[in-house]
Amino acid sequence: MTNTYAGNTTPGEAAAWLKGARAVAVATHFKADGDAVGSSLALARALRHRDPSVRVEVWYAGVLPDYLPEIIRDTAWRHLDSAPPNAQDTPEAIVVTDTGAWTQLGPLEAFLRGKAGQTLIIDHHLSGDPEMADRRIIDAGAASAAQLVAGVACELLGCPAASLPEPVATPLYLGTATDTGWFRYSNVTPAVFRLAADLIQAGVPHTELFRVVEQRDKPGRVRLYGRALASLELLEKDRVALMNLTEGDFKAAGAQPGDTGGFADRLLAIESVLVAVVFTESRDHEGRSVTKLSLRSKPGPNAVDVNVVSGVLGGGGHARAAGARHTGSLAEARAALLGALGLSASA
Ligand SMILES: [Mn+2]
Repeated sequence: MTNTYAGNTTPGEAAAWLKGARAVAVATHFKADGDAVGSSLALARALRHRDPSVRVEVWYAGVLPDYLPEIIRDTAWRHLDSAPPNAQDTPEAIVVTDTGAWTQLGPLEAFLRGKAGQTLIIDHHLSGDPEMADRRIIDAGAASAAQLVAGVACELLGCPAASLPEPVATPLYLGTATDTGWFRYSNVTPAVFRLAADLIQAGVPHTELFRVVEQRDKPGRVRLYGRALASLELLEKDRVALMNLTEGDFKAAGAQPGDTGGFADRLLAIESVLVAVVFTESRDHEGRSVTKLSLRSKPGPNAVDVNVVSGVLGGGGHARAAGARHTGSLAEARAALLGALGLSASA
């Protein structure tokens, strides 16, 4: 990662460039979340809506949200894990949304190397690899990549957000709603609510969307949260909350690998807690322990910048939400985290 990760083009310029492409691939980070899905899908649909003869394909990699089929409907997409891009794929333009970091691309990385001239990044993260794309729309002040894609979609279709077609507006709302914790996080700005208002005016079925995305837990996920809660540890006068999960917990709960989403957020409900971390230990294909860390923090005068903390551990993200992957056991990852927080390992 470099520290010169910055934008260099406007939504209008990006739209004008995209209008010249007859075949477009829209990709995002592996393990797409709501914003990755929403931002990529909205852009793909805006391109097709403008000109149905343009070939547009959305590319995803890794584990995908289980609500994806209900959101993506008949939009053309491809799972790169089973169909990696190759020399037969000749998109004139490649758009990467919600990331600009080589490490986030999975099977797409090899294909994208050397294609900066035909690549556009639309991202709201603090860090990334600017050499990936000659054209970049990057604004870390945006709450979601979807918020930035909204500007491009409006330029492509020549209309304000409130007049976007519903199939474009709905994924934009999905991305913005999920990346703001449904309009609760510190990244919510007046622009976020103005966009959300416009998108609802455009016809987004927002209560239906909330049900499809947020009210679909399986019993195993709730049982897994129970096991995580049983491991809760509070340090530093209850300001630091830690929970951990092992492969055994997933088995006993009957839970799936993606079932930990939102667990760290929920610990911020504890009044005293400033930073919450969930450790998930698993084994790689060679049997070595790997521990995934998910970090969240509360805004305020004593806010912990978890982007910085996770950076010490080789990860990254945002100031209030970040992640890292530690090659080692839970105990080793815990010690590394406490070190990164400036606490002693015996805390
Ligand atoms: Mn995002």
